[in-house]
Amino acid sequence: MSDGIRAMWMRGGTSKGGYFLASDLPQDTAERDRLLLRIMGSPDPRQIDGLGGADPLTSKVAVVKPSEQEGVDVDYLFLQVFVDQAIVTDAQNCGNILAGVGPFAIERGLVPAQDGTTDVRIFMENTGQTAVATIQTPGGTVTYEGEARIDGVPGTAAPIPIAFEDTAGSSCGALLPTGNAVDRIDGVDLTMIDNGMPCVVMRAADLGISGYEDRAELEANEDLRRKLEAIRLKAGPMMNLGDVAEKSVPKMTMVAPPRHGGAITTRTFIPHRCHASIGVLGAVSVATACLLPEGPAADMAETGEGAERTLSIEHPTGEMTVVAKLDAEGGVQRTAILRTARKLFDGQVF
Ligand code: NQM
Repeated sequence: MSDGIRAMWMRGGTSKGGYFLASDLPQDTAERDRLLLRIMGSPDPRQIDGLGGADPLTSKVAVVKPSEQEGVDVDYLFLQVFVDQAIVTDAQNCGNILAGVGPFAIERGLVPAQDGTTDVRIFMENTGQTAVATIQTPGGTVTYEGEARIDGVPGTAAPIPIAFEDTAGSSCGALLPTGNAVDRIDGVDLTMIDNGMPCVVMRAADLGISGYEDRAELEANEDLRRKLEAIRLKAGPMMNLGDVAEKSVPKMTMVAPPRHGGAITTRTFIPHRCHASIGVLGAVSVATACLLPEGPAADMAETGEGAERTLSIEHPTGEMTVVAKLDAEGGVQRTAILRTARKLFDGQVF
């Protein structure tokens, strides 16, 4: 520890965290987790003795290594470092931190850069699926500067389009782990769905809110938080996730009709803090819920027509666009989103 550990800090989408080569971290999981808690400054609500930003969205880690699988460039393991508990969990994936994995892999020499753009095929170890990220590499060098804008991040940056395939049932074994588009827990109709991220989708009105409140107001609503956690603890085993008391899944998304011309409005607890926007794979899963034949999201969403749908998922700080390609039966086959990332520092962390 006194010698420091090589790390790169990056903003990935609307999240921020440490990016490490697997070979730079202890191989023993318990030792690795102790080190990461110390690097982030957890457990402590202020993370004052570490680099975490006192928010689950800025207390994240990517562990990257060259892949041994054919047709894959790198393996990416996502770790959520809890802020105020001594927990490091690999029980969820993160599509925002994923946005920084391609640039990191190129910068560390794991993937050769082309002149123009470089596709990086990334195996997401948490859920066993592959994503393809396209990185801007003019002259064979990663650039973070560009004109792409994503809600929740000021300014513009180089675009990083990311495509996903086969994300259905990533953690739950099936897109609809109970086999139903609608179930009922504690008197609330809900869709339990996993197209990359296990999510419980409910009508905001059924939880006693409008669905247009801001993050601070929802986090201050103790009654809402109690109801959501009670539902979540029951939903976990039904979604094949087991006891979720110490897990950061499933995410709890409340939906309302769109207000800004999008497909739907969302407010998501991840699961104990309200997301400032929405997770990438969370948005993909909610977009997929909108495209089901029925359910709290499907019943109110504006989903358009055709074999390729563009769904703007509204959230507290704007929207996230999910492009979904449908198969002949109307099921979601392939999705794509746009992210950006920025290198913040590269060096040694102690
Ligand atoms: O759903 C937050 C985030 C995420 C996860 C969370 C994510 C995703 O915004 O793919 O990106 O839901 O914990 O980074």
